[in-house]
Amino acid sequence: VKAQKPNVVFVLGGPGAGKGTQCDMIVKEFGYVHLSAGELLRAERSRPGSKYGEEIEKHIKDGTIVPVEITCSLLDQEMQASSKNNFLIDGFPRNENNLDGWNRTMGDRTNLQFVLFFDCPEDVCVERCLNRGKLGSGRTDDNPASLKKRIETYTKSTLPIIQHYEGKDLVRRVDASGTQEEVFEKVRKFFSEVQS
Ligand code: UP5
Ligand code: MG
Repeated sequence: VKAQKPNVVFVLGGPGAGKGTQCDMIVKEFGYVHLSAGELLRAERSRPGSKYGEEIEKHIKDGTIVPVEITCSLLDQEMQASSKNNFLIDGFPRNENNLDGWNRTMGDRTNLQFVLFFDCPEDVCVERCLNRGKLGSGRTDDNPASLKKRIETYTKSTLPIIQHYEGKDLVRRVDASGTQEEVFEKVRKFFSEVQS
């Protein structure tokens, strides 16, 4: 049993906004553990013997959202297995089902520090993902058809979650359209504030 509740920062933003890229930089400078919900789901999908492989793949390709029980249990497992206390949860919670499920099962066991929001114009998001697809990301959702649905889901289901946290004054917004370094300058400021 850990002495303290683990600290959590939710990292949200559209597809290709740069969540993963910035999380890597935060890990290097601030020592958080990076848990990408999408990466965990892709790994579970590919795990031999997984009961959820097909279901997960269908959601990823369609740009829809996997039921929270699956995602939350993967996140919980990773947090339990870690000896660290500070976690970046990248790409979650994405809809009301995710938010409710997290609050129900993890809310009291964790300390939400803030929600880091990478605000990125849609055309920039689309271009980054398609470009990554062309460079051979191997992701089954970096194609125009999936991307259209990912954007729709983000607008319809995820933006309201960000608004929910705005109402609680927990959102730290960053313009994600600059270079990686420009974006990180602003990110650094928010993490420095909670560390001091
Ligand atoms: N890049 C990054 N920053 C740049 C910058 N400042 N300037 C120029 N280029 C920049 O970056 C994307 C690309 O842009 C890269 O090539 C990068 O080099 C470049 P990345 O850091 O990968 O962006 P990110 O926001 O992480 O994009 P990602 O595609 O991972 O976002 P998604 O939110 O779409 O993907 P995720 O993996 O989170 O989810 C995938 C799917 O899994 C979802 O659609 C959903 O079906 C499912 N899912 C759930 O069901 N539940 C969950 O909780 C999570 C996921
Ligand atoms: Mg990512």
